[in-house]
Amino acid sequence: MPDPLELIPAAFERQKFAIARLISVFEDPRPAAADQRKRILETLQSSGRSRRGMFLGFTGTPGAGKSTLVGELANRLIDQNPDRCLAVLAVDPSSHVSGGSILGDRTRVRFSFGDDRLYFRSQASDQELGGISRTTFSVLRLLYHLFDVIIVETVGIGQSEIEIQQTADRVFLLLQPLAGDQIQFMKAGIMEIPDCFIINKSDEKEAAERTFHALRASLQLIRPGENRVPIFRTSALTGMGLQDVLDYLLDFLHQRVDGAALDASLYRREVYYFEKWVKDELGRQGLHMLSDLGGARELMDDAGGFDGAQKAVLRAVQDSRKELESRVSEVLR
Ligand SMILES: Nc1nc2c(ncn2[C@@H]2O[C@H](COP(=O)(O)OP(=O)(O)OP(=O)(O)O)[C@@H](O)[C@H]2O)c(=O)[nH]1
Ligand SMILES: [Mg+2]
Repeated sequence: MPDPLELIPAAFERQKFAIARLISVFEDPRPAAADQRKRILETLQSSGRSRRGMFLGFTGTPGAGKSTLVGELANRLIDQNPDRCLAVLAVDPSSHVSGGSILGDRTRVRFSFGDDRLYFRSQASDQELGGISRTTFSVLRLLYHLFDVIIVETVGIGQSEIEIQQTADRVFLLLQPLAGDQIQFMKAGIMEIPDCFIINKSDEKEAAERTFHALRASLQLIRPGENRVPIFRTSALTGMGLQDVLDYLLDFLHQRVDGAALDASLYRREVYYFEKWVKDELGRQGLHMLSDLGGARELMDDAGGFDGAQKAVLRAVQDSRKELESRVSEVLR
């Protein structure tokens, strides 16, 4: 196995095997991988080639047309600018994924064949974490440097919306046309999260129209004073309304000029996810430990970032487990 650092030039050239191999380092739970990630990220950051991609979250009800729409938008985004490159990370419910390969007949994002400016990857979600995988954010930290736009597709089941809000620069919630009263059943908590709503399948004109008005009305109740939350009406099949979404995205993309601010915003997310990781791995005891050490940010700063801090915690856990084992066997002797 080559040193992953050697794969970086090929990853910048968008060679798929190199990107896939690097991603596997970012999905690897073993302590040694934390060290590799640290070195990879340091190399990417100092390369002067980081693309500082924006993260877009697309979530929504199963079958609303997320993959179809994401595929259409992705193709348009790269058609619009020959230098642009884009990755899609689709988080699939675990039942659909076996040993990393996709089973079943779920519609996949379809890209123009052979265009290396588009990269697709799927991940199995952790059931207990909602729609997102334990390593989604970890992989995004890598893709940030390699692509201009990174789209995360998740199945909306409540928790995933909350996670995606912590992760993405913009969150889109996809709905399909509903009967007017169904919309009232959407949980208010979920309605608070998205930056934009998309009523896809608006080729079903009447139902889409009703849904639009019902959504507008409930947003006025749930998010008063925010009466301009964008609601797009699209059809991923006919192309209707896609240009409006594209214009919105391009506008947002063009506002992103300050590299230092983008890096700082990624760092804030790293702090959030580091704390979450400690909680997942070590529970409440872990959180107590973090606060005794001055908090996640403090520990990360001392350890040279997210991966250094992860490595320090994993080492400490290994050591204390060994100590615990020997104490217990002493007691039993
Ligand atoms: N009529 C109509 N059908 C659509 C539209 N967009 C997608 N579909 C169809 O809806 C079905 C589901 O589309 P997907 O793109 O797989 O939906 P999804 O939200 O990614 O589904 P999951 O990932 O399984 O939750 C497919 O048969 C699509 O062809 C649309 O705008 N109009
Ligand atoms: Mg899908």
